[in-house]
Amino acid sequence: MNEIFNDTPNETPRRHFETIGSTNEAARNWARDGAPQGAAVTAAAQSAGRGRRGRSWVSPPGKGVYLSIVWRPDSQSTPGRFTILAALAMARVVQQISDKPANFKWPNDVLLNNCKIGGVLCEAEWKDGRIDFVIVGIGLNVQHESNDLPERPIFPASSLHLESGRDYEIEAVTQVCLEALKVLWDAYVRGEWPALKSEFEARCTGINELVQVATETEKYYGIARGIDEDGNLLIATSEGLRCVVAGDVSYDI
Ligand code: BT5
Repeated sequence: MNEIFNDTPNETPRRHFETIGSTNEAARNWARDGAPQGAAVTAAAQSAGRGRRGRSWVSPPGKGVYLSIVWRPDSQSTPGRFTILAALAMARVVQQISDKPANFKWPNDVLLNNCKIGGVLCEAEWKDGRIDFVIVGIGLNVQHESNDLPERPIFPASSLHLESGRDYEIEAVTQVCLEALKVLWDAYVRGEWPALKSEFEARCTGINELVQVATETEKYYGIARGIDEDGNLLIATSEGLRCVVAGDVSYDI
């Protein structure tokens, strides 16, 4: 089995796989078996990497960071916050290692030079009416060349390497990601959510612009006004203010 366990005392446990279906799936199974706060699953490649709403995440071997982490929040927390926190962590990583500022497209796209270089997939599991744990899945394109990436008409897919012209070592970037996620989690636990939410909002594309919202059941237009307490997107429509909990937002209208 191509699995490496790191159970060094005092270090957050991590399981690494050469190839796995989805790190989110492995982390969820581990969390059900009692994985502690911050436990991490990484892989060099995913054969069934997933995005939101049944979409897939292209995960070629040795090119990107494919990482899922177990967070065990308190009962006050709502799942939407963790997508924002994880995206923010990724933006800080991008800034730190490329010296370029990253932006976001609500809720989970990490953009560099208006290209999608990363995505977050948070999946919460509930027990007795409260969140038991959240799996925070991170995909960050690091060394991809153009032919490693899927076609995307708007916010095209790209990588840190393509956008910065630099070369990166995947394990080193993974370590920076793990540290950034820990820093964000610690700040969240200290009660800094309002400041973190504002940091995300300030770098979120489309705020105060006309956008189209597509949910599972409907499509509508409005002006994106900001992010609410729970990490949802607020849209001013002709019928009043609406709150998007889950959906896709587009600006090409
Ligand atoms: C996401 O979904 O952006 C969430 C991606 C999360 C991936 C991580 S990898 C580790 C962990 N384990 C998993 O199984 N998943 C997580 P969404 O917003 O639905 O975007 C998906 C869309 O992005 C696809 O339909 C493609 O258009 C595009 N896409 C797929 N792979 C991409 C890539 N590597 N880079 C940029 N865009 C990609």
